[in-house]
Amino acid sequence: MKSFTAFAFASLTFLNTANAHYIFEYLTANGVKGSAYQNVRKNTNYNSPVTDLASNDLRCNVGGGSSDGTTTVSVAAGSSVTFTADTAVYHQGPVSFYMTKVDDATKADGSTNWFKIKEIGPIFPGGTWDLELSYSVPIPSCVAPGDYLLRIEQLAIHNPYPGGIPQFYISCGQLKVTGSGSKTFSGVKIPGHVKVTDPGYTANIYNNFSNYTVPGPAVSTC
Ligand SMILES: *[C@@H]1O[C@H](CO)[C@@H](O)[C@H](O)[C@H]1NC(C)=O
Ligand SMILES: *[C@@H]1O[C@H](CO)[C@@H](O)[C@H](O)[C@H]1NC(C)=O
Ligand SMILES: [Cu+2]
Repeated sequence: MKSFTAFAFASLTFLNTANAHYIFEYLTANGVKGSAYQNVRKNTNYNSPVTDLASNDLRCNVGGGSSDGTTTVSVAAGSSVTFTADTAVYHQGPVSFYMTKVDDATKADGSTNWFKIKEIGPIFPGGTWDLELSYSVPIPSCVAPGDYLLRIEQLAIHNPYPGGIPQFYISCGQLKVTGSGSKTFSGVKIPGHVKVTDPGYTANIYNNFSNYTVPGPAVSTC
């Protein structure tokens, strides 16, 4: 009985861990934190990651290809925006932020080009990852005003490829950027921004881990 209890407890613990994956549900803009999915598109895959490098779900997660009631928040270029998850990120890996300029953020499907505006890699020596509940990014001050999708991507590489498959935890916020900027960046398509041969995708963080390149294009700066 005792061993059964221990087994049942271990199973429950495992299930709880498996069920506790993080979802970026909240967006803070202009210092105001919206409610869950108010300005972030709702995913329909509970808290499962996306793992298919060729899937359109890499854009805004499963279910995030359309707005489904999510509203667009106005934010000044140059100001900081924060994504907050329901539970803190705990799988090691980099965080990247991308934007894509769209006609109407409530209608955009993410098929337009995305440019990277920030990436957070590990700190060496040691290869320590910045695992947080919230991640912030400044909207570049030079970008042209208008509607954008803002995308956060946390790539979990705790189970190294090819034994494990890296996992993408993604959300998209809907922004209307204001300001007097005029810059547009060319960007890249998603999917296609990360390749199975990228060192930042195939990296083994447990074996001689002494340098790391975050996958995707270089960060676009003003
Ligand atoms: C460890 O990594 C360094 C830098 O990438 C490399 O020069 C060295 O050969 C590696 N050592 C082993 C044992 O793989
Ligand atoms: C680390 O640096 C080496 C030598 O430049 C490179 O071959 C390797 O891909 C890098 N590893 C990562 C994970 O970026
Ligand atoms: Cu997991």
